[in-house]
Amino acid sequence: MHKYMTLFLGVAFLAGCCFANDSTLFPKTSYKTAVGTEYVSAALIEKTWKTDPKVDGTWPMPKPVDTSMYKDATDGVKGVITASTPGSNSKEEVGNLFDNDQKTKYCTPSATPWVQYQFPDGVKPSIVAYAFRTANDAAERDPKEWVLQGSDDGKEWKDIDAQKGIEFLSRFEIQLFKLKAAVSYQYYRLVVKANHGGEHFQLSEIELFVNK
Ligand SMILES: [Ca+2]
Ligand SMILES: [Ca+2]
Repeated sequence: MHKYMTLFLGVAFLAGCCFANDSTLFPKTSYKTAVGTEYVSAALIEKTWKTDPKVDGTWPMPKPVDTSMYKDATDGVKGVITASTPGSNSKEEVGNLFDNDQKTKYCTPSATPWVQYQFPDGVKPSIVAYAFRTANDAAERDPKEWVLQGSDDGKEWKDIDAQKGIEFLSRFEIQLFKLKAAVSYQYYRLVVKANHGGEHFQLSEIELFVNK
């Protein structure tokens, strides 16, 4: 009896190790993303995770980022969205950055554009963090260096945050940037200072977060 109990515990221990290892490498549960809850099949993750993107053009799955403590201030708001350069075509315009759809992107023939979100008059959300989601292809178009600015009139700008040397490892990957202190402006502008070497710049989503 004692022998069987030891065997049982040993098997349970090994199973526990395997499960812990699996869930680290290939998360099987659903997870919250900035655009909703995603369900990812373990088989798909395993296949793509083990594939070198530089060899055959497929990419590892994005790592989960928990943004559930935030609410995107641009959701459900009719802001005015503008950019320094138009989209590469009519299907890739700047409004795609704020439509909560990772399959649509702003792709523009400039390595260093700016993007502006103007909240309606009287709306000045208290932003505590922001997030970018990369698009479907072409990592050389991802943002690498930028400044996020805020303004009360769209003319005088103050730097809110600056980032350098940022790398995105996956397509459709979200990266979250937390501000040192909350800021409150009607206008927010992302000024891209460098991408990863492409002639175009692109992202699929930008989110400006307030605390829930
Ligand atoms: Ca959004
Ligand atoms: Ca989009």
